[in-house]
Amino acid sequence: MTKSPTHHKKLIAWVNKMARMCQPEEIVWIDGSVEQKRKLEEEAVAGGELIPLNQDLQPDSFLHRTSPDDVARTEHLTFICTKKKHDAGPNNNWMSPQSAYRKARIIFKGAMKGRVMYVIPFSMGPVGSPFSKIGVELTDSRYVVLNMLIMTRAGEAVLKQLGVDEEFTKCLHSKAQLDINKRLILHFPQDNTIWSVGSGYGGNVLLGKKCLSLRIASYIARRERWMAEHMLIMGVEEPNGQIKYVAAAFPSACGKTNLAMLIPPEGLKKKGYRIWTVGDDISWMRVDTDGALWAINPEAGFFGVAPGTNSKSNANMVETIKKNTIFTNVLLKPDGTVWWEGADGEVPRQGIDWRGEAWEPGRADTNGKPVLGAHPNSRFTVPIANCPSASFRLEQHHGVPISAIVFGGRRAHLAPIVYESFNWQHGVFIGSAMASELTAAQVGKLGQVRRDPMAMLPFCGYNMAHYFRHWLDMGKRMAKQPRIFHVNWFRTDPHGKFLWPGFGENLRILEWILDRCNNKIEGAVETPIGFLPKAGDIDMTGLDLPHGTLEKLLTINNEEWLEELKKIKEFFKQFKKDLPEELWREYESLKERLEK
Ligand code: GTP
Ligand code: SPV
Ligand code: MN
Repeated sequence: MTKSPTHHKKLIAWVNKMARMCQPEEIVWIDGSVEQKRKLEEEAVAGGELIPLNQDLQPDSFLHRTSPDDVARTEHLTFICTKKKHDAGPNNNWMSPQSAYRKARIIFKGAMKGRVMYVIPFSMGPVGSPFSKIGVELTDSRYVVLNMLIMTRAGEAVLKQLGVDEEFTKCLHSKAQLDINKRLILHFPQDNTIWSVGSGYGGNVLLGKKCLSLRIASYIARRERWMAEHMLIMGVEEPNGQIKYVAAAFPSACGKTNLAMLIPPEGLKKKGYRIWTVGDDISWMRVDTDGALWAINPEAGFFGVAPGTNSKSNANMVETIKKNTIFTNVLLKPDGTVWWEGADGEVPRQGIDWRGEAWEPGRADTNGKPVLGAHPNSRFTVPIANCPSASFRLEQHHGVPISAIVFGGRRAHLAPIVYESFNWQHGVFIGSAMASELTAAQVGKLGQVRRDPMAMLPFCGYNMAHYFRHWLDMGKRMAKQPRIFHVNWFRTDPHGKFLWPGFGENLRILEWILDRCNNKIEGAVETPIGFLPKAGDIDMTGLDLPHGTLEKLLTINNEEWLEELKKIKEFFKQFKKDLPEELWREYESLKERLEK
């Protein structure tokens, strides 16, 4: 076997063992150097994995196309492999570790023949921070290596941090034949191990992201008493110069990236508001010695949704992706730049679509459905450092203190634009009862409402009932609990049009949220579901909404909520006696308040 740049015996033994199974031609250790990155890019271009973009207009940027049946996370092929099924809970696909390893071994056997196996030592969180966790990913995909170099801190510094015997998550990936029938995303929390095979799509293969930082991390976090959440983290600089930090959990493709780097509307900018982006997808949080909840973003990059990104919806992101970006499944224009539905500028007259086929606007498939230039879940990978609103606390080992936790979903009806929980326990109930319409980020039926507690349904690495218990326990450990809120930017009118303009305007709602945290607003409206703003307490300077819109956004319909409660009950019932009885109590009192 090739010489390894470490004396970590367990690491070397594991790499060799996996190599014996996958039979790569060569093993290459990723050192994090610019030279090595350049070499990999050149090889990826030569091998057709990456298409270089116009280096004058989009410097240091590339396009990658996945196979057409490999464009989103495949939740039905994702498993939590604990010894006991009960530990995975009713919401995860489960396999016993023994049979999972056996099944996957057959696919991994010889899967890297004729390919290079890359060894990527990576740190989630700043290298050396007490928050951080180390993983090592083995992969036969250069695309994965180049993405991991953006999304994580990877290379020599991490190996050094590992020393000769530090713990790490063993992450094995092979694209194998990219065959959906031989695709498995397996998590072994009890072995601190992830095996992913048969895919080349982001969330399935960038194993530091959903697999390690959410599924495995949530499992570890419960044991070590911290929290791993599907949350953005943003700093809101208030007119007095203080920065308050908010963590918000929305399901996939429901606006975390947009909110995390929003640009204040003119009136609020004048008041002195400014936004600082800490993270757009994952938050690791722990109670510090001051009794407050502190958070870091374990990632170093964004893996953001492309369609709909433009200077109006997200000017900071438009700036961020001007260079050093890997685009996946977007449209390639004749001038060597990229485009997607909802991008700035005119619709190109021609191009090559995400499938690699000639494209022009107005094309329809055999069923008359418009052919999109970019896949609805097309994405870009880019360093956070490129973002104009990047927080100066990003590299700080202690993270940032969280004042408010915000839950949210995509609900055309029911949920008002914002409400506040009565207390922590009630807030945990609100999170546990969350639901949202399905988006293109997962393979499944678009628009269908599904329950997605804390936006963690596809990402919780253990029994969700135990996860709820963990949330309740964590609240008790905090001397200063963040307040918990729920928002919904997606309520529609009878014609299906969004009532709320969203994006930058969402700061108006965040202002109310923070004013509540700062005890600046007395006398919110007490309703059965929680505290709502008085319409006059939302600063609407410079925003002309049709008369009565804000009132509509703040309406609660008791009948609709009682219907919703039936679905919450069904959802809760599947946890049987595991569901914390506090949540049933919250359910009962909400029912009582609604029936009154
Ligand atoms: P993941 O990366 O999948 O975890 O998702 P995310 O939550 O970061 O999703 P993102 O911010 O990329 O969401 C993108 C989708 O949300 C696009 O369709 C946007 O147009 C839409 N979106 C974001 N913010 C708003 C908003 O305030 N109002 C409305 N109506 N749509 C929004
Ligand atoms: C999500 O789907 O929530 C994402 C994208 O953030 S992926 O990394 O593919 O899971
Ligand atoms: Mn996500």
